[in-house]
Amino acid sequence: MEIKKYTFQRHGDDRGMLVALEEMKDIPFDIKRVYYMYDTIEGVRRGFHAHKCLEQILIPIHGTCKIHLDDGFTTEEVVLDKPYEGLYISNNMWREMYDFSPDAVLMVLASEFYDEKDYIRDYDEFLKFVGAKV
Ligand code: T46
Repeated sequence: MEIKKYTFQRHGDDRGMLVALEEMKDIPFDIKRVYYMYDTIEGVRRGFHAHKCLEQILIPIHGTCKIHLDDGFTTEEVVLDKPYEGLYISNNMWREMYDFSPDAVLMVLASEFYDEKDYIRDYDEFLKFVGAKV
């Protein structure tokens, strides 16, 4: 599985750092939605689903967390710990987010508006959807 991490341009000066993100330039899709999670309870694992169409970029704008990715054939664990790096997650990818530091703020840029019909929440159904199981 190819892990796609984007390193964003940092504008630093003697006041601190600034990162700017523009759709179709720094982000490889039109950004229709932004959401973020914070105050994640210690030990919690979130996600447990894939998307049929949605593409996303996950950016740990504060703190750290880990992402488990599963394309139905292989799995990877990705550490997110830099506010200037984003992890691209394509459609057809099972994801779980875990090991959030107490101060973690995970921001997500999404290519589509929220649509519950785009979610695959059953792992067996996901394996069938990607052709990993008949
Ligand atoms: C994903 C991972 C990385 C909304 O009303 N609008 C939204 O845009 C989102 C994302 C969620 N919600 C509601 C739906 C649920 O009642 O917020 C609640 C929590 O959402 P969910 O349980 O889907 O959260 P996660 O952390 O399991 O998954 C989220 C995204 O839903 C998902 O697309 O890829 O983060």
